[in-house]
Amino acid sequence: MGETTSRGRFITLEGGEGAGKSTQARLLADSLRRRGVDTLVTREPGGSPLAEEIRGALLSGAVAPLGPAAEAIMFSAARIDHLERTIRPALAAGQWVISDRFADSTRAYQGVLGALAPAFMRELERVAVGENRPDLTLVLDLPADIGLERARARSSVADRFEAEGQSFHDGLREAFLAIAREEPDRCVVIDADQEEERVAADIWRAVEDRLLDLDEPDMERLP
Ligand code: Z5A
Repeated sequence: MGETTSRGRFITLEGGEGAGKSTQARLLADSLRRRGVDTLVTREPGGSPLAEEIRGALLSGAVAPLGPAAEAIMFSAARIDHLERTIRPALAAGQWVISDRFADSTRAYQGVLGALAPAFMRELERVAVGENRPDLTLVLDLPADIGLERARARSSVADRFEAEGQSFHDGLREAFLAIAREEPDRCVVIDADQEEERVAADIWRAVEDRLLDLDEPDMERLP
C-alpha cells in the first residue's frame, strides 16, 4: 500500500493596509519551518501566474470604473486560479499554506465598503472558494491611520485602495472585526499595533492553540 500524506493546514492573514500581513506571513513561515513544517507563503490577489496578471489590472485601478461587483468577480476569478494551481496542490501534498489575504478581503473591500448585496457575496464566495475555507484566519487589527502611515512610509505611490480616504479605511477595520465576530471558530484578532516580534508571538500562540495542539502532539511548543 502507498504512503498517505496528511493534508496541510491553510492559514490566512487579513486586515487593512500596512497592518503587517506580509511581514507576519514571513515570520510565521520561518517559525513553522524551524519546527519542520513544510510551508508555502502565497498572496492575493495573485499567487499563480494568471492571478498575478489579474492583480495588475485590479491594483492599477483599471477595473475600478466597472464598479465593486465587477471587482469582486475579478478578485474571485483570480482566487479560483490561485486555489486550483497553488493552494489545493500544496495542501494535498501536505504543505501548510499561508496566504497574505484571501476571501475575507473580498467580503470587506468589495462586499462591505462596496455595499454589495450579502446574498450575491455569499454566492460568489461559495462558487470561488467552495470547501477550501481557511483552517485559521488571523485578523491583524490596528488603527487605520497607523497602517496607512506605515504603507506610505514604504512607498510614495498609493495603489487603487491606499488612495481611498480615512473613512473608507476606518470602515474596513470595522468590516474585518465584524467577520472575526461572526466566525470566532475560524478567526483570531491579533493586536497589530505592537512591535513586530510581539505581533509574531501572539500569532504563534494562536497557531499553537488552534492548529498545533489538535493533532500534532509531538510538535515543539514555544517556551
Ligand atoms: N483587495 C481587495 O480589494 N479585494 C480582495 O479580494 C483582495 C485584495 C484579495 C492588495 O494590495 C490590495 O487589494 C489591498 C486590498 C485589495 N489593498 N490595498 N492597498 P497589496 O497586497 O499591495 O497591499 P496590502 O495587502 O494592503 O499589503 P501592504 O500594504 O503591503 O501591507 P501589509 O502586508 O499588511 O504590511 P507589511 O508589508 O508587512 O508592512 C508594511 C510596512 O510596515 C513595512 O514597511 C513594514 O516594515 C512595516 N511594519 C510591519 N509590521 C510593523 C510593526 N509591527 N511595527 C512597525 N512597522 C511595521
